[in-house]
Amino acid sequence: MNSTLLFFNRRVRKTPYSNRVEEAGVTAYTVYNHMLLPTLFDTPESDYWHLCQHVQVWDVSGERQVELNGPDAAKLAQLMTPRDLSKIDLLQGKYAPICNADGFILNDPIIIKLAEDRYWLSIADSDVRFFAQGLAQGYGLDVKVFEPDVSPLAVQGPKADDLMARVFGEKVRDIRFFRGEMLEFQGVEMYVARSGWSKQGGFEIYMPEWSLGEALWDELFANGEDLNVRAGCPQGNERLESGLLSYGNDMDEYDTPFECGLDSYIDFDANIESLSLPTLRAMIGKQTRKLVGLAFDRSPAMPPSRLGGSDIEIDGEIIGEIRSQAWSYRHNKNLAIAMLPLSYINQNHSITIDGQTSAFHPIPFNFDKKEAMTYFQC
Ligand code: THG
Repeated sequence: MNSTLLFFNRRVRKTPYSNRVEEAGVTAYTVYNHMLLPTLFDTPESDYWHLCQHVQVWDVSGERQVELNGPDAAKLAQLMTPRDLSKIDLLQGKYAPICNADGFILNDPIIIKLAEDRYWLSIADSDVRFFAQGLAQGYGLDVKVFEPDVSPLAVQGPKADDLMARVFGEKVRDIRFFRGEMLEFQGVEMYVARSGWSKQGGFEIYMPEWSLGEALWDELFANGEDLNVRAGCPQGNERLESGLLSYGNDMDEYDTPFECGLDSYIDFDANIESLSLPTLRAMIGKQTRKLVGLAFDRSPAMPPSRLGGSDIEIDGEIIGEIRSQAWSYRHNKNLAIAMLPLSYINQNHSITIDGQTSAFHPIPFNFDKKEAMTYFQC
C-alpha cells in the first residue's frame, strides 16, 4: 500500500508550486482540499530539526480560500462561526471554528477580513464552500461564495523574518501575529500574514496568480542560500509537540468544540447572529469526552480504529481512540492526541496501553513549564 502511486486527475489537483516541490525532492504527499500537500522531503527527523533551526518554504496551496464577497459577506462569515468577528480589523486573521446548527465542527479555518465586503476563510480539509453557499441561499444573502486563485506559500522557521525581509522588504518584521499587509511581488499585491502551521515562527504568502508561483518560489530560494533555506511542509512531529490540531485527524464533524478544547474560541456572551451559538450555549457543561495529550516512551502497539486512528481498549472495551501520534525528537517521547471519556480521565490519573503508562496532558503539551507532568482534571 505504501508504494502505490497516486493517480492524478481533476479531483486531485497539482499546485502552482508542484514542479518546484518535485525538483526539491518531495518523497510523500497527502491530499488536502482535493489538492496535493507534501508531507515529507528527507527523513521526519531531518525535516523537523531543519524547521526548528533554519527556514523552510512550504507549499500549502491546499489551504484553499473560501471567498465571501458582497454586501452580506460579514453576516455570512459570522453565521458560520461562534467566534465574535465584529471587532476583527482589516487584514487581521482569526482562528475560528466553523460549526453547524447542531454545534459540531465542520472546519477550523483562519478567517481573514480583506475589506468590509470581502472575507477569506483559509480552510482545513473539508468542503466549507458548500456549507457557505447553502447558508447564503437559505438566508437570502447578497454574497458570492467561491474559491479564488490563491495558493498560500508558507515561510516557516526562526530565520523566516530575515528571508521575508529580503524578498518583501523590512516592513515584514513589524507584522504582528495573525496580522497581515498587502505587499508587492513583481508588481502584484498579495496578502502576507504572520501565521503558519508551526510554532517556529514565520509567514504565509497568499499568492494570487497561479502563473507567479514558480517565480515566487525561486525568489525565496535565491535569497535564502546563506540562511540554509529548504523546501519543507507541515511537519507531523513539530505540530504535535506544538499542539496544533489537524481537522479530519484529531477532530471532525462528529465532535464539538468542547470536546476538542476549541471552546476557548467561542464568544458565548457576544451579541452576534451565529448559527451554532444558541446550541453551543446550551451544551455548556454537558460534554462527556475530551481530547487529551498522551506521552509514552515508545509507540504503543494498538489495533487500528475504523476511521484510521487506533482504538484504545481497556479491560476488553473500546473506550476511546488515539487520533494522531508522532515521536517528539525534543522530548524523546511518543506523543499522542486521544479522545477519551471524561469519566475515565477524572477517575484515573493515567492510562496504560500496551504496557506503557501516560498521564493526561493538556493540549498543547506543557513539558517546558514548571507544572509539566501534573495531572489533568477536566
Ligand atoms: N494557515 C492557513 N490556513 C490554514 C492553516 C494555516 N488552514 C488549515 C489549517 N491551518 C487551519 N487550522 C489551524 C490551526 C491552528 C492554527 C492555525 C490554523 C494556529 N493556532 C495558533 C495556536 O494554536 O497557537 C493560534 C490560534 C489563536 O490563538 O488565534 O496558528 O496554518 N492560512
